[in-house]
Parts: sequence; C-alpha cells; structure tokens
Amino acid sequence: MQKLLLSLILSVIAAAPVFSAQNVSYDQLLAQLTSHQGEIPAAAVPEASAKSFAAEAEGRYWVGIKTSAKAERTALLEAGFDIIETEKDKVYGFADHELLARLSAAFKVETSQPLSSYISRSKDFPAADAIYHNYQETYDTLKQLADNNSDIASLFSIGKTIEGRDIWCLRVNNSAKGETPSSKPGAFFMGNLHAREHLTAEVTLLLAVWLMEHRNDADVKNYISTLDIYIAPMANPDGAEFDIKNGSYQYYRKNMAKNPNGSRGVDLNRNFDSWWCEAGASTYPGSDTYCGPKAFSEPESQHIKRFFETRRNLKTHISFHSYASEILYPWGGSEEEVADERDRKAFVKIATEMGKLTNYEPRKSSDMYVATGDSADWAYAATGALSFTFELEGRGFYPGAAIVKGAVERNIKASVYLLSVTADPYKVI
Ligand code: 0X9
Ligand code: ZN
Repeated sequence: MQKLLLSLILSVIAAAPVFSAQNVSYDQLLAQLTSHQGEIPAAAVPEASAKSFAAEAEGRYWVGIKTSAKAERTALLEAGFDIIETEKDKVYGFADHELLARLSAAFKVETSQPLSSYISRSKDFPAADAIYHNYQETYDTLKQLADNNSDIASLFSIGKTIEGRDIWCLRVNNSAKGETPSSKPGAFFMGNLHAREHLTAEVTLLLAVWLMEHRNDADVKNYISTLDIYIAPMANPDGAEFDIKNGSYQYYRKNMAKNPNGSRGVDLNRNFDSWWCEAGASTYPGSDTYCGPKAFSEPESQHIKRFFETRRNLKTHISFHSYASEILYPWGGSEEEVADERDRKAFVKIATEMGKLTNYEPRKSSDMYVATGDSADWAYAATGALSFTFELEGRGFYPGAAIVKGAVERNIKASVYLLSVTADPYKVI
C-alpha cells in the first residue's frame, strides 16, 4: 500500500509546471528532477487523510484477492479484474461496485478499500510530477529533436487516435525520412500503450533525446547510419491525457472508445489479433482488460498494426509498460514457448542481457499470467520482429519524479544494447 500512499501524497501538491521545450537537453530534462524532489513530503500520511483520487476513482476500490495459482490469476483477468500487484498468495487491483460484487461471489476477496475523490482544476501532471511530459510537451520535444537534427531525424504520425490526436513517432535514419521505406534493419520503441503508465513515455522520450545528444559517439553514430530507428513515446495519448485531466491521477488504463453499454475504453493490450480475447481478457466492456468488440477494433491498434506491416525491415521491438521490473518475451497469450529454436534462444539471450543492464527479471511473458491479444505477441507472430514487453521498475503507476532518472538511464542502456543486436539479432546465440 505504500505505493498508493506516495501517489496520493504527490498528487495533492499544486504548483505550476516547469517544462519548456526550448533548447531541450537530456541533462536539463533530468536536472529538473532535483529541483522538484524538495517538494515531495518525506513522511507518509495516514491512509484516511489521503484523498487525491480524482472523480474517476470515485466508486472504485483497491481490492486484495487471495490466490496463488496462475490459472486463477488468468481467470481473474477474464472476469475483468486487472491484476496490478502480485504477491505470493495474493493479488491486488481496482474494481468498481459491480465488479467487486462479481469477484466476491467467485473469488476470495480479502480486502477492499474505497477510493475517495478529489478534483483539482489544472489539466496536467500533479506539480510534484511536473517533470513528466504531457502530450503537448512530448510533441514539442520530439519536434525540436527532429528540427535540430534534420539530417538524421524526422517526425511523423503513425495515425490518429479515437479523439483525433496524432500518435507521434520520431524516426532516426540518416538516409530515409518520414514514411519513406528503408531496407536497413529496424528497431521500434513504443511507450504508454496503457494510459497510466507514464514512466514508459519518459523512458522512450528521453531515449530519443539521449540518442540525438550522443549522435557523434562512435557506437551511436554507427547505429544511426546502419539502422532504421523508430521511437513512439505515446501510443495511447488520449488515455494518457485523460489520466491527468484534472491535475490528479485517474488510474486509467484503456483508450477512449465509447462502448455501447455506456462504459469507456478498450484495453489496447488485449485488442491485437493474437489469440484475441481468449485467456486473460474480458468481454465485459467496463473492465480494465476489455478486449474490444473484435480484434483491431481500435484506431490505435490498427495504426500500430499498419506500422509494423508496412515496415518489414523491423527486427527488434520493445513495448514499454509498468510496473514489475521484468523483461518479457513471447508467448504471453499461451503457455507454449515460441516454436522457432533460433528465435527462442535469441529471445532468452537478449532478454537476459537487457536484464543485466536494467536489473529487471527476464522471463516468458505468460509466466505470471496468460493474457491474449497483447501487442508484442502479435508483432512477433505477424512480422518476426523480436518483440519484448518491458515492465519498468517502481511500486505503483505513479512512482514520482525521483524514479525517472534511474529508470531512464537503465532503460537507455538496455535499448542501446537492443540496437547493438538489431542488425543481426541471431549473432548473440
Ligand atoms: O497485462 C498486460 O497487458 C501487461 N501488464 S500491465 O501491468 N502493464 O498491464 C503484461 C502483458 C504481457 N503479459 C502477458 N501477455 N501475459
Ligand atoms: Zn501496461
């Protein structure tokens, strides 16, 4: 529960954001962390006084369910329960009244703590988390990177979301720009498919900033001239913006689809056509693991699909999520291991190496639970690109400003390692 308390405390602090996209630099962006750490209260407050959840959180509960079996965890996902934390014999997540009643009937619900509501007037990250970049700030930063490095970088939109926002992607390639095809081996880094996992957008955005600043380092220079690199920090910008819409967090995961039953959102990481809506996904539109009316029903997943399908040069991919400190490789939707022995060995070896650089645990995606329809499973199955799901570090979706620097640094190392094998991922085995 410490993670919740910290998030609660952080989000009640109000002050103006400090971000400026002018002359963006990696050190400058990270230096802002120091100036904000002083605003984070050191001591936790009693749970009863913590009340920073937004209106969206009203009527929701933080629920603990006794379970130790993997099959039961998968069944919980199917019942519409998004497992957020896992202990040896217990899992935690959010549920509204209706879901809580259904869960209580079928599972051993041990604890349920109501979330109170709090509405603030700003439309941005809570002040203590002003280091995080909202959608406009993310675009401004990417645009400036592209403008300042126009010989090797370009910015284009993968497509528009359900609310009409562009899914921006920075491309790093010294010969091809925008959507022009390239035959160079490609790597694709994607963040924020899940709305509330904001740290994933920071890691990918700062990766882009770092690469541009280090463009003349011998190894980076080599990757830039031989590879086709894509970085899309916000794959679900509608959800990410909704999650911070009142200046306090909404604990929102899905996209902004309007479901026929009046509920909101499809889980984009259950909407891809990889055993779509079989195990570990819910057909209940209100649930956090709702798979949507059909595979690829959502514009966001359609655009990501088209992105992969029109770039058959992509060899490696990371979809960044949070939080579990894990590096996951296929399959996630099946307990099977991938059939191709070369791929299997490469997955394990590359995940292990990236695990050493991040201190995250490499494992088969379905080891924790089986969940179908995820983007990395689909990307690997459809294109052969070695696709990983990272679950970043931290305790909670809102781990605060102080975590950003370490997470960014570690994940840049892992990402650069992935670039180092992208030309021939099988050389590692
Ligand atoms: O459940 C998910 O979509 C991912 N975890 S998260 O907490 N970020 O929501 C994990 C997806 C990969 N795992 C499986 N397919 N089992
Ligand atoms: Zn996620």
